Amino acid sequence: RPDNTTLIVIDMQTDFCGEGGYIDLLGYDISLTRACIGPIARLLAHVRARGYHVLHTREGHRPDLSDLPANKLWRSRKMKGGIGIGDPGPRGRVLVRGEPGWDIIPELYPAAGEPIIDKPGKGSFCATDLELVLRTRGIRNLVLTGITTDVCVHTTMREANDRGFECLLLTDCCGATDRGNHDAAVKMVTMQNGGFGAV
Ligand code: C5J
Repeated sequence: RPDNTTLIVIDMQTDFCGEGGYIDLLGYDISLTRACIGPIARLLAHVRARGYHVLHTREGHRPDLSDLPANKLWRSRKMKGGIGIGDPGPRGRVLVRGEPGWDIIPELYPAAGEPIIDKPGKGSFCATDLELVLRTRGIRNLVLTGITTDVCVHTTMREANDRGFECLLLTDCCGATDRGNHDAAVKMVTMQNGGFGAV
């Protein structure tokens, strides 16, 4: 029902699907992560018109990188000559809060009143107030969309499932940097009669 169900739009940021953003600079084909923009836009119009809750998340770090754990930093900088988190790029410093590349793309920008959960990790529950926001609103069901299916969407779905929320992943409203990873992530949800929820 609209009162106990929220759409959650995960990390639809320029750094993950825009030209000159992090994923683009890493050499991935951003048409794969952009493919879900149209479906999410249509879904947003549908659920907003019916009064469902809508939440957005945004991955990023403080400008001084004090919330960027060493493991995430060194792994992101591992590629020789490559770009790492916090480095300057055409869309500003990669995944740094306040930079153009970090923000949500204009096509899917949150409407007034829709909460944005700023998160330093892949999962949306880690080091955020997402669970408090959901419980305060009486939300029991999450409809998960966004990018990337295999990383931030999956991590969030697993975190939510373990906290007792019913989860539904919409396959055409997600995308990954690799088609095989997207398909595998979707398939994993269906294991053990829906180990992480439903697809
Ligand atoms: C990644 C995400 N892939 N939103 N973030 O680092 O999936």
